[in-house]
Amino acid sequence: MMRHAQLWLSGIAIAALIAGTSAQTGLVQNGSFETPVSDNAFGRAPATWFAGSTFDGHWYVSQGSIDIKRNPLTPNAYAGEQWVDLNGSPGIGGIYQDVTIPVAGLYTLSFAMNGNYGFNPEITRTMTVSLGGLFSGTFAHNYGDPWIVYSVNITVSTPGTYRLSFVSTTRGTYQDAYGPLVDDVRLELVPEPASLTAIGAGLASLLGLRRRKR
Ligand SMILES: [Ca+2]
Repeated sequence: MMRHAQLWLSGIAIAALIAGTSAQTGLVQNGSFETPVSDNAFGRAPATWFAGSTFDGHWYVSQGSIDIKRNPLTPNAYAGEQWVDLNGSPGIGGIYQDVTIPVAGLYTLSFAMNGNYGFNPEITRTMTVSLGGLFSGTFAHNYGDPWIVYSVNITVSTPGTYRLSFVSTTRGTYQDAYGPLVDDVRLELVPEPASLTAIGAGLASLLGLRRRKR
C-alpha cells in the first residue's frame, strides 16, 4: 500500500515537472501558420495580407504583403497544411510577432525555410530574422533544396516582450511575388540541467519502485 502511494506520488511529480517544462517552450503563437485557413486566391484575404494588417491577432505584416499558402501546392507545407510566402501578391513582405518571454535562460529559435521558385529560380531566396535586439541573422535557400530547418540559440538575460521578425530580402524581376517560405516557427526554452536531473531522478525512482514490486 505504501509502495503504491509512493509510485502514485512519483508519477504526479514527474508529470508536473514535464508540464512545467513544456509550458515554457511554446512561446510563438500560430508558428505553423495554420490559421486563418487560406483559399490560395492570392491578392486578397484570407490568402494575401498587406502591411499594417494582422492575419491572426498574433502575426502582423510589417511591409509589402505576404501570402498564406495551403496544400496542395509546390512545395507542400513543412508542418500541417499551411505556410507563409514572405513575398506576397505582390510585394516584398515581412511579418512580426511580439513574444513574451517569462523567464531568463537559453532559448532555441527554429524555423523551416524553403523558396517559391515559380519565377526566377536562379535567385537565392533570402530573409532577415531577428528577435528584439537579442539576435539578427540572414538566412538563405537555393532552388532544388528541400525545406531547411534553421536553429539558433539565443541567451535571454531579461524576461520581457521581444519582437520576432521575418523580413524578405528577395527581389525578383517579376512582381516580387516569389519569395522565401517560412513554416514551423518555434521559440523554446532549453531545459536547464537541474530540471533534467530532477526528471531523471523521478524516473529512476519510479523504475526502482516498479522493479521492487516484482
Ligand atoms: Ca504549417
